[in-house]
Amino acid sequence: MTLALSEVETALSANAGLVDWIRTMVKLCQPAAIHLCDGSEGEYRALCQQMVKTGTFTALNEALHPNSFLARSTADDVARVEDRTFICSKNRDDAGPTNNWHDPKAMRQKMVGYFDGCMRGRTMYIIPFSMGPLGSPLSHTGVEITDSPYVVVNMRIMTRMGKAVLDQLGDGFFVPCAHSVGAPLKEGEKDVPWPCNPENKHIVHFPETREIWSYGSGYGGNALLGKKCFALRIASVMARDEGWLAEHMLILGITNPQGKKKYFAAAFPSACGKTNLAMMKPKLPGWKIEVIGDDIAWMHFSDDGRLHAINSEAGFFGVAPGTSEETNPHAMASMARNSIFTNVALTDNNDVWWEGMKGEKPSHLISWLNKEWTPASDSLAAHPNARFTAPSAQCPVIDPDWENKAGVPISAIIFGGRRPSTIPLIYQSHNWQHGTFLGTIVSSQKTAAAAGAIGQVRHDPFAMLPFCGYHMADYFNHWLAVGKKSSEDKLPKIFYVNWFREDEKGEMLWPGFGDNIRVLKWIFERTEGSDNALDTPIGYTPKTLDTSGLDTTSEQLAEALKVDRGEWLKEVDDIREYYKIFGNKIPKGIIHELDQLQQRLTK
Ligand code: SAT
Ligand code: MN
Repeated sequence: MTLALSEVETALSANAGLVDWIRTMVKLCQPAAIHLCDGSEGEYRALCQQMVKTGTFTALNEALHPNSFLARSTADDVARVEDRTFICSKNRDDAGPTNNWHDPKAMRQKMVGYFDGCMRGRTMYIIPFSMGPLGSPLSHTGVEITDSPYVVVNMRIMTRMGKAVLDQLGDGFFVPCAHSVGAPLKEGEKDVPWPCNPENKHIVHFPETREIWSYGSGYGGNALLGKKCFALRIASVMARDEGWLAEHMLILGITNPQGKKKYFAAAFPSACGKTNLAMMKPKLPGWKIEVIGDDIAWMHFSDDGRLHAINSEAGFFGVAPGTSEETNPHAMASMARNSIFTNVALTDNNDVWWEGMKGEKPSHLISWLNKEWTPASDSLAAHPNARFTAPSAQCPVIDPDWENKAGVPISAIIFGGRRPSTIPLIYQSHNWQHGTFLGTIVSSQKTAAAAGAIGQVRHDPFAMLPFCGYHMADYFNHWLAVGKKSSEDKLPKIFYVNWFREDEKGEMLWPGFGDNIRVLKWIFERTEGSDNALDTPIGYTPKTLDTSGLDTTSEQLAEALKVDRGEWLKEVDDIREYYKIFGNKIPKGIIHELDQLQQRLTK
């Protein structure tokens, strides 16, 4: 609905703080019009049609991808911008050594300067949204203002948004999220398909006042402010203050052949197959995997002393390249209709294509850069970070409890990384403190397939390095504190996996994908008290894994599960070196775990 400011104020009048904020931002941004989003299907369709007219969207073939669209960004607005992302806590030390800190007063002044007149010639969309199921006590509300209709339609898939959220909010607390593409239009100037600001991007968080200001980018995590900015950076600070956990984790339901069901949460650095694991098609008969979420878990203790998790999102914003009927048929089905594709290639019959999709390369495409493309072209047809935005509800294996307002009880937490050596396929921690230590040592290694220095280990504690809104060592401490709120028998058991171990020829030792169910089965049984475990210096590994119907030889399996003391002692040195960046803030309990590990390895 396009409304006059006074009408917007009336519509928002239940929340005086919201009226104030909108009034201030309208005055500052000077939009040509204001649109209060109701979240309806009609509004969504009208905005999509409007974007087809302006060239932002290309409508896809109705028969192949009904009600779906392709968007191409500019070549310089394709991913999150970590060096332009700021945590503006009052004290520099609260942001810690792994975040970009900026003085909040100075940054606020800067942002007010950027936002001054930034929406001239454009419409300001007001998006009330809920992170988490509407009406859940675990959910939180945000209101995003943006001058990007692309953001509005993506937010409609990724969150619950519109009038129902506003009704629910009443005069309650909301996180104000200000977004602008930073490209005001002059009188009579024609818009471009993907407006953004090539010179100046700023993704800014004020953790103490729970505010987000994002300027200059229209893409993904820079612009859909409910996702990484709110649900992780701001929410991690809220969680610290309120005693819960906001984590970069998938949530899946796993049912054994006897019909017993459990829920696991898992954190992996990027390019480790989080979405694939979340919706895996298991290769063991009788086992079932259902997905609650593929990116973000908010976990609170229930009265029973167990951690319960909700997915704060309502859609998948997944990487398209590499996703196929073989690697993730359930993701393919999720995006079969009502979906948005960003920076993939367009086929001659108006469908989408990307590297790793399947079969032969098409003989002709329009690339993500809007250029003619043939298999002879020496460039990629789709950008490596091309994305699909698809509603969770469309996933064929969406869990029946995915919108349960109380969340689902978590039995296991799994960390993992991509490491060609050292780290076994699976091991289990001794207890919560040891498990927290495993979270701190999450790391991934570049292999020959990825750009950058081969072999270099990149530490990414809890897969939260770019997403923790405060000092990472304080965050480790918060995990330890959370563990003290319940008892070991009620806390989730904590595991570490590595699907990517290689033999000396560089061949993968483990098939991965649907066969990872064999590892999940062991985890399931361990949470049931199974004693199928070896007590190694690093934790428990399986005595046996279910390899029925698998080609993997027992030597390969032994190699995949091996704990090599020499390699691990080097690992301990590397971890100790890494911890230095946190100085003396690193919790004693974590250092204790590292010392104990070293002792067990040298015994
Ligand atoms: O761009 S997002 O942050 O939403 C996705 C990602 O980079 O993980
Ligand atoms: Mn993510």
